[in-house]
Amino acid sequence: MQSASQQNTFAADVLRGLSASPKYLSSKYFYDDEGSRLFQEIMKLPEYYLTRVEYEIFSEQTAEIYAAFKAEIGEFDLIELGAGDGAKTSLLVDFFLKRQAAFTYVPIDISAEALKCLSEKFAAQFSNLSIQAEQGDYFLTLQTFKSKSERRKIILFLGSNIGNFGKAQAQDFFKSLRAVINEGDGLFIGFDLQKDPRTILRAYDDAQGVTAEFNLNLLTRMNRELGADFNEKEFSHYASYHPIEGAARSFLMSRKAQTVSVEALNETFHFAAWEPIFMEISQKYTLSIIEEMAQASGFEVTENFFDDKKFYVNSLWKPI
Ligand code: AVI
Repeated sequence: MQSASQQNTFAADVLRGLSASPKYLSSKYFYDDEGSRLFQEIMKLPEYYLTRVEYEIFSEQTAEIYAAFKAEIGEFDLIELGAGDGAKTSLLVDFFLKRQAAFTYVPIDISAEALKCLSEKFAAQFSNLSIQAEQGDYFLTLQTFKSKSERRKIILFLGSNIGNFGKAQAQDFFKSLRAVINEGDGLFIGFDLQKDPRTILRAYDDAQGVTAEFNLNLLTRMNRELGADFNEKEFSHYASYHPIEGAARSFLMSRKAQTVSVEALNETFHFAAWEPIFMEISQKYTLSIIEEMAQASGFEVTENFFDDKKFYVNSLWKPI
């Protein structure tokens, strides 16, 4: 259940996006209950390699990651931004506890429901884990970092979530993060790497159409929450990958000329035949872009962890 102010922000963002040219909607709104369920389905799809390769890195290089975090030097907070179901993190937590590392796990997520499930799961699985879940937008919770605790912080930002920012916004995000952390802290980020464009495109255009449903679900959400009258059948999902920009993008295309009204906004929006709504960017990186981005935001790459196929990297940064 959303608060009235969250609902107003959603409505205001929809107004801005559908009044713009070209039209857009923010992919951060994909994750209502049904959207979160569909994303869980996506992570199991044969075409969606991202989750599997990051899991491979965490399961096969746990000891190396532990060493790189310098987890033995004293108490620290293991902060996870956008924690979701914590599947990969549980591999680290398990290993760290076995090594008797002194840490508190701080999962931060916008979804209260996801946090509740995660906290219950981790409490049952790891009886001696200290856990302090925080609900909120991680952009906003960054502001509380300085006053959080004196302990060292290792911040996890996994799952290629950074890809949904686009490059310029990612850069701004790292700069704001740099402003609230201290020497000795670390940032561990999951980046999806540029590869055969066909492999990338398939990941966002799966044969079963789950990614299409995931995008179309935002129209259903607007119908339910904002009193819109989108007919989902009159829109179709279109995915593209631009190899020079390294950007996968998703669009919903209006299959015909149509007008949609949104009661909560007291507005109607006209769509020309085959007019796109830009839905999501999933930026893919190269190692040199990662290095440049780290430097430009006041960090240095200390170590990179790759999967076997070098599809993906978990990059550890320290502030300079
Ligand atoms: C959450 N995020 C990293 C996913 C991605 O790969 O950009 C969201 C997604 N969109 C379509 N499929 C998965």
